[in-house]
Amino acid sequence: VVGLGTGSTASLFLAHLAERIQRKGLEIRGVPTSEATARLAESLRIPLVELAPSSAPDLVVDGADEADRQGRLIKGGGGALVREKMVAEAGRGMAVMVHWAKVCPELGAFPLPVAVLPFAWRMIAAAVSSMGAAVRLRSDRDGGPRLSDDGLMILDCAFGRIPEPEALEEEIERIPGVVACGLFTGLATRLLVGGPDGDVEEFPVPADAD
Ligand code: A5P
Repeated sequence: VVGLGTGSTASLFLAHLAERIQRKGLEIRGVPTSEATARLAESLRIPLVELAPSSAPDLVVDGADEADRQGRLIKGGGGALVREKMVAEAGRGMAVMVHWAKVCPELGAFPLPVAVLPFAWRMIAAAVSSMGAAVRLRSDRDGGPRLSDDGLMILDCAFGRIPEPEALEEEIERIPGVVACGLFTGLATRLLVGGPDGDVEEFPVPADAD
């Protein structure tokens, strides 16, 4: 069972996976992390299965918006962070593939996505602002809020720098009405970094990253 991430990088992985499933007759089932990924997997004839204890992914493969050298991540640029986090937490390992420009010494240049219950968004925006972030409600082209697959609003929270990702993740996820924040700490077990020439280097992720 493979957890199927969301985004342009994960989509490339899906295409390769589909090709291998067909060529080698592999018995692989995918747990999709978004409706878009589910649709793509179906079009590629990757068999899907719902997230359940009996279908916990052996490996999750996903992209990220930012990664540090310890394998800590910011995710959710595509708005799928809640399902991505649930699938990653259920999985036995998580391989993250990123372009080299997304690897940074410290997280925070990418505004941190936070998925929230619409009812509570103003309260949560105020709470996260008081932690030092500039907070924006993610909107559609028509100006209305962009909702996630689960009907949640996304707050993009620009911290600039996040010196203690684990502590911030815990603090934000304690706010009532927050479903998940885009900090993923202690989840990535492999970090695969694509270089400018198309070469791929694996950066070692410390086992005690969390
Ligand atoms: C989706 O919600 C995100 O977490 C993506 O995994 C992340 O935004 C990376 O996407 P790209 O591979 O398209 O850059």
